[in-house]
Parts: sequence; C-alpha cells; structure tokens
Amino acid sequence: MLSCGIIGLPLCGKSTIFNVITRAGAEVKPYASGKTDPNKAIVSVPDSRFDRLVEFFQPKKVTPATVEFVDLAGISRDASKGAGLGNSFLSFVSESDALIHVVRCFHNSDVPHPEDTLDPLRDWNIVELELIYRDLGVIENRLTKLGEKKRLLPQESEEKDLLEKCQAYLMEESPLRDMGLSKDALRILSGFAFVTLKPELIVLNLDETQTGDDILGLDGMIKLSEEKHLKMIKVFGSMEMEMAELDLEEQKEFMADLGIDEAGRERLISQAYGLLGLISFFTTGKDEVKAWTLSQGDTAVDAAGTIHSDLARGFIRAQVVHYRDFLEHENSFAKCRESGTLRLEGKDYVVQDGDMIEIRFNV
Ligand SMILES: Nc1nc2c(ncn2[C@@H]2O[C@H](COP(=O)(O)OP(=O)(O)OP(=O)(O)O)[C@@H](O)[C@H]2O)c(=O)[nH]1
Ligand SMILES: [Mg+2]
Repeated sequence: MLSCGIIGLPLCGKSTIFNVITRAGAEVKPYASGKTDPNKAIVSVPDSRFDRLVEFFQPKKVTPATVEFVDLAGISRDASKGAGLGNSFLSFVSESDALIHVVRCFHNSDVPHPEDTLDPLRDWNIVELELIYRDLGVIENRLTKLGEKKRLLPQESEEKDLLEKCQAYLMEESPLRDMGLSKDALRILSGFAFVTLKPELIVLNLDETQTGDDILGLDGMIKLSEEKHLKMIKVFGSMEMEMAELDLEEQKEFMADLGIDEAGRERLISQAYGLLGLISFFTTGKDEVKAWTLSQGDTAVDAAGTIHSDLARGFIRAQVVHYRDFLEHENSFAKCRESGTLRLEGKDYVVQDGDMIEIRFNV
C-alpha cells in the first residue's frame, strides 16, 4: 500500500493534521514529544464513482482504495548534524511514497515555536534543506563505496556519473524532484529512496482567525508553490480536528463559520491521493467491488501486478472500459462492447483514472 509521510518542524501541527485525516486520536501536546516512532493509520479514499459501482453491483464484499498516513517526528534545523532528534528517523521518510509537509501559520502563545517567530517560508526551507542533506549523505556513502572498488562495471560507472550529477544539484540546495530526471535515471536511482524525489503536498496549518488572505507569510508561500510547482492547501488544523467529532449538522455550521464547503478531512485525503499522482482502477463483480491504487503513467501490466504477481507474470490482455462509458451505456458490459468502449488492451496500455479492468492471464 502507498503511504504518505507527514513531515514538518517540531510542533507545527503534524499530529493534529494526522488526526484530521485519520481520526486516530494521536497525542497532540504543546511541548516537543521527543518521540521518534511514528503513528500510522490506514484510511479509505472517498470516491463517488466507487460508491455508485457498489450501489450497482451490490457485491458481497466492498474494498475501497486505501492510503496509509504516517505521522513522523519533527525535523529540526541542523537535524542532519545531530540537532533535535537527529535525523536517523528520516529512514521513515524514505519509506513514504509521498510527503505532506505541514507548515505552521497558526498563532498560539501556548505553543513555543522552535524558531521563536512565525515565518512559514523560512520553516519550509529549513525542513527542505534537511531533506537535501539526507540525500547528500546517501550519495556520499555510495560514492565512497564505489570509489573503493578497483574497477567499475559499466552500470556502476553509469551510476557514479549520475550520482555525481545529483550531488552537484543538491549542493545548489535544490531538491532532486526539480532536476527533470529521465525515466532511465529514475530507475537507476530507485533503490536509494531519495527523500527530495518524493512528491510533496504543502499543508498550511491555520488557526480560526485566519479565514481571509491576511495571513503572515502567505504571499511567500504562494510564490514558492508556484515556482516549485508544489500543490498547497489550507487546513484549520485544531478546528477541523475538533470538528471531526461533531455530528453532520454541527459540522455544516462549523464549516460555514470557517467559510469552507468541504471538510479538511475529505480535501486532504483526495488531494493527497490525486495531487501526489495516484489514480484508481476498479475491479467489479457480484463477489467484490474493489478500488486499486496505481501511479499516473502505470500500465496494464502494473495493474495486473497490483492485483497479484501471477496476473502480471501470465498477462495476456486487459479488458478495459472506463467508468464514465460504463455509466453512459446503462451499466452494461454488452453495450460497452458493442460501442467499442469496452476493448482489449496490451501490456503497455497506460491505465486511466477510473478504468474498470479485468485481466486475462495464463499461468
Ligand atoms: N491554535 C492552533 N493550535 C494548533 C494548531 N495545530 C496544532 N496546534 C497546537 O500545537 C501544539 C502541537 O501540535 P501537534 O499536532 O502535537 O504538533 P506536532 O507537529 O505533531 O508536534 P511534534 O510531534 O512534537 O513535533 C498542540 O498544542 C496543538 O494543540 C492549529 O491549527 N491552531
Ligand atoms: Mg506529533
């Protein structure tokens, strides 16, 4: 299962945002916890298409798409040099497929700020820099190992050249995700689990007074997200954590007061899912309707492999129809086949968000 790691400076509201998303009730306190083992929870991804398929098929079993969220320890300035909790726990960040980077915008005199003042852009940069140092460290270790070898295999030379390019790039304090690496390069680098390659969603954690645009440091963050092509959303952390415990009527009132029309929970989950490049395909039937998760650009054989490795191994063809076409043709596979919207696709077919797929295989 794919997982999103929640990162940020100490006390920026990571556990609060984790609770908004998961309702897991992780501990939230106004002093640094010093805890490095992460809180984890699995949540279902809200999806109205999936709900309609369930309504139609009335299956015995219903399995929505899920994503794991992981609430990580705070990353301090100079963590890479051992400050704060150090950065050994950053290995948890490498295990995440995507990052939710929480930035404190909220005022709260009961909660000390590790940098003393409110400055979202500075805070974002501190954490980003620590991630960059982490990747630099990984590269240095590998280059040292390669340097100790008498002779390098051709693929090792290729790896060394690429790592040196990445190293130079990181030294400019730029994350690897901005480097425009080719598919081949990414494949060579995949084993290193570089943290600055991971897609990132920025969450501005606001207090209840920050309903307008008059938020300290907001302009700088908007500029950053535009320049770096990073998605960014606003969430009223503490408020929405409390809201999750109310009944629906009360929630509506609450949201009207905050001037929002969709609860942070739904927004966070679907944004995290979509903006981080994840898509769903569906398998349907009377026994089970299930949503599966892929990354954008994944192919039919990737889809087969997510269901079972045997299906990828013995892959013959994928029978595909898009949810939209299925709906337009009165939920009838026969009508979809007649219209040509239901067809057989080969291994390299790029799966579209909302495809309904059946794998033909032979093992
Ligand atoms: N007013 C206000 N306070 C908040 C908000 N988010 C978090 N806090 C408070 O800030 C403190 C820290 O929140 P946590 O969610 O525990 O922060 P954290 O980033 O998980 O902290 P560490 O795990 O210790 O690094 C708590 O006292 C929260 O109540 C917010 O949106 N508004
Ligand atoms: Mg926490």
